[in-house]
Amino acid sequence: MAKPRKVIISCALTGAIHTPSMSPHLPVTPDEIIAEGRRAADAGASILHVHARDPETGRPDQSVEAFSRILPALKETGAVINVTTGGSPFMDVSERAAPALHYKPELASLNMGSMNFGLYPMLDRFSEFEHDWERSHLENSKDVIFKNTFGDIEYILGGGLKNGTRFEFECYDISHLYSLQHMAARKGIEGTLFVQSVFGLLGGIGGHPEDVQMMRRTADRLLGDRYEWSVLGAGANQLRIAAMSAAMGGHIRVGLEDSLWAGPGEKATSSAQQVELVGQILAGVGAEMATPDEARDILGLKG
Ligand code: KMH
Ligand code: ZN
Repeated sequence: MAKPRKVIISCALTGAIHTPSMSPHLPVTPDEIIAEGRRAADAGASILHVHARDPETGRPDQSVEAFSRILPALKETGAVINVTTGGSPFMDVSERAAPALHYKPELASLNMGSMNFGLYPMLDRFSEFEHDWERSHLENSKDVIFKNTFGDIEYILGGGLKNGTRFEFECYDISHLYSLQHMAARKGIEGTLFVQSVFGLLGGIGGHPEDVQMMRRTADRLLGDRYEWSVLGAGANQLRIAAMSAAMGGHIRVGLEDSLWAGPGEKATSSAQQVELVGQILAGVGAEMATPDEARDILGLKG
């Protein structure tokens, strides 16, 4: 009998998009983020994608100190630690890269192009906020550019590669795949490229099945057999796009960073719940979640 396909489940625990008033389940303090990470790893996530927040206000905090309160405990789960270099679109690149360059994790995110980053439509759904920063965070997204110039990409890539860190290349559009192909050749990046395709974020590609197929086909054409493909559907797109990837031979990212939902109108009580829902999808297509060591093997991480 053929062995089940191993699917890498990444779990993004808190991020910098959603704000605390949107869900009581969004982890904010170091203890909450650590507890969420443990639950997600127990549920089968092999990669934990990590951001930090100010415990008082829930505001994204990209300081090395904030990560120092979280990373050692998350490492003990045995999962692959993936430190964000995206931080928040409101931060500059040196601030965003600091924790990953300091901690030299196995994996760090790397955003492959500059773009609009529209969070303000969430104001249509959420209107009551406990903290002053939350409303302006959403409103100001109208005029922010998530800046990831080629210079920014080279800066993060250069520092990370020296440390043995490999990257989750976040591609929000087809053009980002072309930038990745260019950078991989220009910088002589060897080994497997881990492509995280992001669907459904306003400013990036949509979440239609044709978008997903186009992303996959273009990645196949540009990167051939030297990449592993993962998908992330923003908001209500999350599980639908996870199901497409399960059927199409890809890997999957979930977590409250990307979506607060467990189903239509139903808030997820944890990132682990979303990991479990993906487990059900995988069972339906005869696939299994990869363990952290299997993920390391598939992606060629330093361990
Ligand atoms: N929040 C995701 C859509 C990063 O941390 O580098 C993108 C992200 C960015 O995860
Ligand atoms: Zn992130």
